[in-house]
Amino acid sequence: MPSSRELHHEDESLGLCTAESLEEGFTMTPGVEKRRWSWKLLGALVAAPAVLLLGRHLGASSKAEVKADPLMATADWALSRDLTTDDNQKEDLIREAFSDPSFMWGCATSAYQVEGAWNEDGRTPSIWDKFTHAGRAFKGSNGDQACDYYHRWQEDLDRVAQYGFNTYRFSISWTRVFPMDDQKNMYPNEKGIQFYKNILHYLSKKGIRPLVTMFHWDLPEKLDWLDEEVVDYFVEYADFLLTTFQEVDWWSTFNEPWTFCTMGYALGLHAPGKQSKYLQYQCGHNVLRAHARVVDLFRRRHFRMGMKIGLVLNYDFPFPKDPENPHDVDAVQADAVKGVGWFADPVYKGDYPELLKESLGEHLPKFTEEEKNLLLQASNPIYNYYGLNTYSGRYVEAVKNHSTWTKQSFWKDGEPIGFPFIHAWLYKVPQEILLHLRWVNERYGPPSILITENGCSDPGNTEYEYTVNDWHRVGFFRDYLAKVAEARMEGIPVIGYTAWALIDNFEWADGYQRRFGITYNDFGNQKRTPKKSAEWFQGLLKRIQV
Ligand code: PNW
Repeated sequence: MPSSRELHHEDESLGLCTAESLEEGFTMTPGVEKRRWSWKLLGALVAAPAVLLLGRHLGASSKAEVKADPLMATADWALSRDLTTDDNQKEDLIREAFSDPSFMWGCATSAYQVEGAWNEDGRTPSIWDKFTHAGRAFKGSNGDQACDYYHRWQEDLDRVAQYGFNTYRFSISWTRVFPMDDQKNMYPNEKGIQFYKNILHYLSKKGIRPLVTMFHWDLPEKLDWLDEEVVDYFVEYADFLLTTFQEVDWWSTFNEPWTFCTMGYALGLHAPGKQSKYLQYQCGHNVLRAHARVVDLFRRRHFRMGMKIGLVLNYDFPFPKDPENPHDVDAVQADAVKGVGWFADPVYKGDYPELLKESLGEHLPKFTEEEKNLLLQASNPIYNYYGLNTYSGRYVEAVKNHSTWTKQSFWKDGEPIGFPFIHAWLYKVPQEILLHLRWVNERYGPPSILITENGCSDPGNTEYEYTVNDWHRVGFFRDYLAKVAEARMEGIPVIGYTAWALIDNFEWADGYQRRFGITYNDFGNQKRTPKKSAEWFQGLLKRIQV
């Protein structure tokens, strides 16, 4: 069995990015311990402007099936078990930087990934029900039951409190609260509304602040992000949420538009499963229009002092493959503009970045002047915050010394960029979160930054004992948080951190085989067990006196 060290391979060929090549690269792994790589994909993932934004998902699979190196994983766990001086210093730094009691410490879930009860109490289907029922996720898995959180939410929220968090991030299932009939009319669903009312009431009793996402990918089955009408539907839904759940102060409109547009419309690996070269930009365009209109509505009709609304964007910050090569150094900037700027430039600067316009030409839709003004309003510091999701790091290099054509990879000189997890796009690279925060802060100067997702899966062995004793995850959180602490000390306005995830859940196309939780879930009997990482948070938050 080759070790993960032997996985390194560079394909220098500059293939064209076709739907076929992209799909091949992202076919999900058919076994818990198997790691597949697509070096062909690396070749394909070059410069072509159309390919821009594959970032964190690169190398997700390949024809060659290789197992993750269990020795490497065990060694890391053993190392992390005893606190080293270095770890102690990091924890001191974290305590010092986060002593502010208003800091938002939380963990997160999303509706489709945990709730189950897909057709109970009046919920109508979403595109993820359709996608999974068509057998498109790993081994035909789906979110029909997921963590059965619809019936077990109270014990899960007890755990959020027990762990010591003061914030809980979750999303509302659109079709549970505002289902759609055959004529595409939406109507309030009392039972669905009550479910979230109960959650909000319980959180308030426990002194936990809700951070509510309007859209975490579960679009009503009859809608499509490519059709302009979706914008009106989303605005109507958002208006309904803001009216119905006035107890919520902190909102976000969309979770990771990069991911649901790219995975759903370019790669076809997430719902609705379309493959294309450019449709992701049409999706992104409608998402941005919807975001701008909802924030406008929020400002005019729903805003009270203290309320916030933001957009949650994901990116994994890259490092120049050859730091001595100025083209590779420039390529980092180009990559970030293409990855983050696709969504953040319109909101903070009023339009798409020039680089994107130049490279995509007619394939990038255009905003009207009115839309540009509305977009700019969305970043009004009175209510705006920047929601930042981040997981991994990677290398980027300029193709043929052309700094705006970027090629991405995870290995250099036979070494991975960081400790590898079972997801082939996920490596432990704590420095990236600091560089990422600096970049966002410098380019956009948001009034505040909320880290809305950060976390890791497992290194390979997914047996109970290894996943519950998740010292690798403890090390991940400690190291990333120490970097966030540095950012805070530099004056970057990070005001909160919500770990992904409260509980192992339905990991989209990867089904249930990959676990991100700080709470273990046995999907057979729905029994939850806190992992070491949950205990670690509990200890840390006690010491910080959250
Ligand atoms: C994020 N992929 O998404 C989401 O916001 C979460 O729902 C998710 O569980 C978490 O990161 C961990 O993956 C992604 O397959 C989910 O490439 C899957 C992919 C990318 C992002």
